[in-house]
Amino acid sequence: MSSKYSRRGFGKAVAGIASAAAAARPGAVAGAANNRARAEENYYRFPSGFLWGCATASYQIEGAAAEDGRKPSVWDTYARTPGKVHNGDTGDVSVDDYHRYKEDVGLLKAVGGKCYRYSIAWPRVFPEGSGQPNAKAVDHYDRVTDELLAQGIEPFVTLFHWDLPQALQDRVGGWESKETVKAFADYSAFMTRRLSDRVHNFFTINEFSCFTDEGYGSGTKAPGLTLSRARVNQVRHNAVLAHGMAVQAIRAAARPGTRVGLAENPSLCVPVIESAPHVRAAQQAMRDVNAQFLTVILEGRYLDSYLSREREAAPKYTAEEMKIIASPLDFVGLNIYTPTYIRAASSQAGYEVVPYPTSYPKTASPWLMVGPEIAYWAPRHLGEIWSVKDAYITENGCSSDDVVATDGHVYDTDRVMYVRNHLIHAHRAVAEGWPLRGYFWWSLMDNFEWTDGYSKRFGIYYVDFKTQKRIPKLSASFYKELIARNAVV
Ligand code: PNW
Repeated sequence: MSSKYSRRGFGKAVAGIASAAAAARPGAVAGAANNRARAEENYYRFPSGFLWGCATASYQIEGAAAEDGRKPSVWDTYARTPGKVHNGDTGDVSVDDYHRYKEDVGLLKAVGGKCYRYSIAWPRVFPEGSGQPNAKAVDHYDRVTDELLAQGIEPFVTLFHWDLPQALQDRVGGWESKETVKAFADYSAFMTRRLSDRVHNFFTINEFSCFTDEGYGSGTKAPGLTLSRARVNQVRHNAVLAHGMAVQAIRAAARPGTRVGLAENPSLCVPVIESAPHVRAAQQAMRDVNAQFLTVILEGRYLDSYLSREREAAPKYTAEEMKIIASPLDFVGLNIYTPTYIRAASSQAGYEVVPYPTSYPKTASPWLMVGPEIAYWAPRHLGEIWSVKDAYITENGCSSDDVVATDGHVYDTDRVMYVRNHLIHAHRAVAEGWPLRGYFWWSLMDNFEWTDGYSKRFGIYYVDFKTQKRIPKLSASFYKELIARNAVV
């Protein structure tokens, strides 16, 4: 960063003004300058060892859709279905990370990143979903992992980030079937057996609602089905069961000491006002609105409120399955983007969701409302409600209408503002002792943003999708400074 208004320079300028004033009012202003110097020293500094990194996902960055034996995932099929994805975009080429992974690991290294969260494409490793593994795919992920280690970056692997092998959808109905649950556990065991000599942290599943509710209910994500409520609830149940089965399979297959968690995007309940009744309401809401995923995983039972809401559409399950779903975790990862404001209410539930006014600030993605307090409440809820000891923010970031300016730079001040404010709240969580150990910025570079295709950019590196050139945005410089100082800047 070569800005002439670096913090240090700016501080000096301020000190100059302060000393001139101190000549007039000696004691008071000199004291203020000292306080300021002390404050600058401790300004939102994170504990040493706090992990800073970036996150990506296989289908969003790899391209090489038909290479080295990969067969389609449900997302290939969905993206090729006319009208489903913006502009008819697909992940066929994407940002070509399959071939450029060394360069891309270098991008993270260039900002001083300490860890990288990337996902494995299940349809590369098991093109038919199960059966014979594909050696070429496994070799690829070996190479990516080795490259990270060679560049001094800690690998964090997600096993499922929505790219279900199409073969499983066709053969058994995908997540409607226990066959898929079993296939996921087998794939997880295989992959972690292979990588756990070098990878010590695995996430089973990324964001349950996005491939269950949206994939099988609203049809707005792959495989694009619109099933009945009862069938969607069974899909949800199969998904949390698959997570639990994978946890157990990983513990049996991977090296001792391998850590397992998940990366979930619960509704993040924020009290409208930080007073005792609203805080209590937000805690109740946090458990209740996330009953079908995070709550059942952390508590081992479906809340009565969920079961009675769903009535005859409620999922069918056994006590044995509940034990598997609640298999103990080493950490919980949360993807945090947008708040759900909660207020206390005299209703039976004890809380109400407060609707957004139309003027509420958003980013370039209309669903992404800006509420930085989530970075405080996410770790606090995990610690306070569920006694979670270790947590990560596994995704946070925003879309911006990035343009390359005539001077060649990308001035994404909105993205910097978004993350800076979230990290101030994350710092509060850490300072109060809530369990937050690291932060993964979504995303390292612009990529295939699901149904928005390439029209929404989340990267700290801009990608020219025609030439594949990567350009660091202002946010990359911001992150570099922040990581170097281990403090909000
Ligand atoms: C996450 N919401 O998706 C995914 O894990 C990423 O793959 C994705 O690119 C990123 O966030 C940005 O969209 C989400 O509606 C999609 O709250 C929707 C929501 C949250 C996360």
